[in-house]
Amino acid sequence: MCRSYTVVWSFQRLGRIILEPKIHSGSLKADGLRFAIVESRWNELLTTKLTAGAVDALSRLGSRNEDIEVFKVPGSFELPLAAKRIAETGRFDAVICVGVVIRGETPHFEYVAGEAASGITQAALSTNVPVLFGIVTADTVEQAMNRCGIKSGNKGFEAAMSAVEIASLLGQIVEEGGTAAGRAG
Ligand code: DLZ
Repeated sequence: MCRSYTVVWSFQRLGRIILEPKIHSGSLKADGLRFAIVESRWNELLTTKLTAGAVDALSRLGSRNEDIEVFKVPGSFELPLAAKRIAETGRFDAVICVGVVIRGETPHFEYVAGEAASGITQAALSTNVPVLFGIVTADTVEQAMNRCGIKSGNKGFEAAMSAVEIASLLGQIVEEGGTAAGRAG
């Protein structure tokens, strides 16, 4: 836990002490980082757009071609296991999962979307590698298309931006002197 912060003594009107804690935040620089993209083949016309969006974001942030690998899985339900295995290799700074689950087209929408979401969380927590949620969950095909970059936003692009930021932040988090309890022995 970082305890280093700057105390600014401010003799303002009330003589209050203003604290200015040290702020840690990730940068948006992808150079030197390695990324895996795990792409669901279900709704492939759209998921390939998400992957393209993710690659576009990484490229704009300075990634090199050889630092990005794409892994394809049958459906969103399979994303977590593949992401976990990939993260366990230790070869990647972040794993970006992309998929599309459409309520109107999926009788067991809640199971597929819900299990994918909780599995992705587990994959990240169990491996300590950021695993990003780039899954579009939409009510209709039209909604899904809009979120895959056909009209405006692209969830793959957004997930990749977050991947760079969180990978950079995790790289900054180092043990700095431990806690007060630890120092007291
Ligand atoms: C079976 C299924 C259905 C009905 N719908 C979707 C979907 O909208 N999006 C998606 O990514 N995957 C879907 N799947 C496939 C499941 O994710 C999974 O691949 C299969 O159930 C096999 O485990």
